[in-house]
Amino acid sequence: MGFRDEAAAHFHKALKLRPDYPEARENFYRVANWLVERWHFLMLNDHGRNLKYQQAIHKAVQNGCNTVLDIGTGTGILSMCAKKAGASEVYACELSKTMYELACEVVTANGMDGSINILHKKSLEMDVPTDIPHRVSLVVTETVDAGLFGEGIIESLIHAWHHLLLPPKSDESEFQEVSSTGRVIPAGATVFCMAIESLEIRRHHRLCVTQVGGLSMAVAGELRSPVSCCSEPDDSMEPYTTERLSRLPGGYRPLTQPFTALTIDFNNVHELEGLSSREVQEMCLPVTQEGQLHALAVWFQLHLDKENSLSTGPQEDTCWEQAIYPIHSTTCFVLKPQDKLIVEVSCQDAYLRLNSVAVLRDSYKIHLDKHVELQHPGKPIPNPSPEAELCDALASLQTNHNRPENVCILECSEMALLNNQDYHQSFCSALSKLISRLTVKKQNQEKECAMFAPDSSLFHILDVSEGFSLLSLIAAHQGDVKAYSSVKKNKQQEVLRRLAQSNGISEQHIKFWLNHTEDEQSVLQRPSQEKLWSAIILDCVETCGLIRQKLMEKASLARCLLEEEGHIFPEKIVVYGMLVESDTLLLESAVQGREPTLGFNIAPFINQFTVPVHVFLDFSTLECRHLSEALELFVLDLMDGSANYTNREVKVQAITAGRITAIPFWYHIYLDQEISVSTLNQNSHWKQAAVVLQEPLEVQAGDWVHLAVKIHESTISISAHIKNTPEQMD
Ligand code: 44T
Repeated sequence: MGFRDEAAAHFHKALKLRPDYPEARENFYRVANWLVERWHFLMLNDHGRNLKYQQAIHKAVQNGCNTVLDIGTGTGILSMCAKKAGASEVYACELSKTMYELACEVVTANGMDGSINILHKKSLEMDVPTDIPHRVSLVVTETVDAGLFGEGIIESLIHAWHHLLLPPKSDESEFQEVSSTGRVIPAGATVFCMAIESLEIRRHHRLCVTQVGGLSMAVAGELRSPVSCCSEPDDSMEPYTTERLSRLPGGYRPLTQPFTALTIDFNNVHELEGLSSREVQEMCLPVTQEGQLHALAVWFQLHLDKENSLSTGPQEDTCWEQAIYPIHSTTCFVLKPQDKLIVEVSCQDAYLRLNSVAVLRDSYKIHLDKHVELQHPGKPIPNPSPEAELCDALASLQTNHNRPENVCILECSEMALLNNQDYHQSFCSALSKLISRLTVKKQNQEKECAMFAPDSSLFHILDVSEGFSLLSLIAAHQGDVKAYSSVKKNKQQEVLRRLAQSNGISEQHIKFWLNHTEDEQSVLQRPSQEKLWSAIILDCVETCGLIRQKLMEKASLARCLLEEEGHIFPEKIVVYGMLVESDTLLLESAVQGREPTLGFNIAPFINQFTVPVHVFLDFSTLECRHLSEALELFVLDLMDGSANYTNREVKVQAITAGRITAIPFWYHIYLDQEISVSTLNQNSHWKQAAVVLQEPLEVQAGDWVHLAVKIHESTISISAHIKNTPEQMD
């Protein structure tokens, strides 16, 4: 219902009341990421970052900044640095309730509860003397996201300069006392941008195929992800997404040098205020490598003070991701060396906006949204080849006739799913096999009883996939099928209707199931009184890599609603896993090591929010050592309820010595006995999940590792132990 944090807080409370209640534990693990985001662990584990902030704060306090406000304190680490550096008054604010409570616990545990005053507030709601008695001489903050401005630092600092900070040091009076002037750590930032080619990014943001499972997509209209900085500001739109470029599956290719898109001085309130009224700046980026323009990548350098700075660049060894501004034009434009890419940089509603508008090639300006114009009208075209090239370039640009009503926004994972041809082809083949089999059966029956009822000549197929799915259309496209889609959103239903019509599927053969049923409980029903389903398509794995909740309940319900020889897609799911040593996964799961963080006791408190299963992982690019072969962990038989067990012991031999820190897992989804899709597939819209072991397990090559695998309410848990001595062997 959207009350995410409230729900998460209640699971947390339930678990505190009864730590041995498995349902509360599983629910809590599923939502803990909402209360305490995983990057807190990364940041606290980033010793370089911690040290630089500590040094900058220490220096500022030593130089006379005696009163400090920490905006967005998180675990309280920067406030404690300020106190330790000798600040006489330290205030902190934090808008998240969970983080605020955590900060209070941490500060108390470090004996500073009397000397750091923490408020559960957004800094914008603070005032003097209501919240703090007087203006402070130092604001410290790390309220920046991968795109720098996404956490609202500009607005927070403008407000702080007006209401919470002493006036800045003025240029004229060199001898102003530091304790009577205000300043900010970080002092400023430089934002960089670079054009890149990445198929992985492209397939998550726009349609890259013309055919999906035998359906022509020509009239689909414009389907694209909600990440776009050029469209009208709207709640569902984000200007950028984030990726760790160094871990992008398939890698990326830089097409230009990094260039400076923006510099900002956080100690200059006029500059902060002027940012949104700053004119749109046109940047000209020389193209250095040939490639398709898929995205602009953005990162920044955070200048803590004159000496210290942090970089979030793709080459750095840091915890930071980069901001990704995808390019939406449907067909790909190939940039060539000697081209110049023109990018408009602006700063509307406190977000950095980037818009790649045109390419300069020879003496032409090719606008990336449609027309070509001569840069120097009247100048003769030097030779015919640039013109030919221009025509090619033009042909590859889709002249976009899509009116806004033909634009349909899908989630990034839904876009990737649409672009996954293997997945749709597998369904197409499996459905066609089933229909042939049922047709033969029906013909035999008809011969036997010489009966013929017109509507019963159709097979009824129900697709209960979550979100946007073409599977019902693919089913209806088989002929003799009346398919029911669970797609709920009007725009998406329209797309399906358009596709049905253009692919020769009669309106009678595609229905929207949820238009008929009011409550979610009755999603799985009979198509009509006398009829049972020939097939039910269940969506069994979430994009994040976990099995969908209630999957087995849905399957057993579905089994009751199938006609004889009817089929559930998929019929079986096999869970695979592998033993790995991965420090990266540990760093994202908990604050590591027994050493206190910058001398403070923080880990035990934040580590209460550690979860045993890590989601949204790219196993193909995860930095890790494989300590075993891939092995089968579990089988879920959706066609046979009696075959399901919840506990299983599997043995696997270590192929090399190391520390088992995690067991990534993925699925082979069997549509029928022969046809399967793997969630590890290169073009998959699925990510992987991994069980992260709380205590790493040392193994030698040849050791037998026993895994106790448990599935409870669709949640997998795994524990590992070594059995080497003969009496321990089974
Ligand atoms: N994540 C970066 C963002 N806050 C970093 O509630 C890098 C993401 C990231 N409190 C992977 C890696 C990384 N007044 O607890 C939060 C937030 C709070 C405020 C009071 C305000 N005006 C604000 C604004 C934010 O500040 C804390 C930190 S904000 C973001 C930090 C590691 N994925």
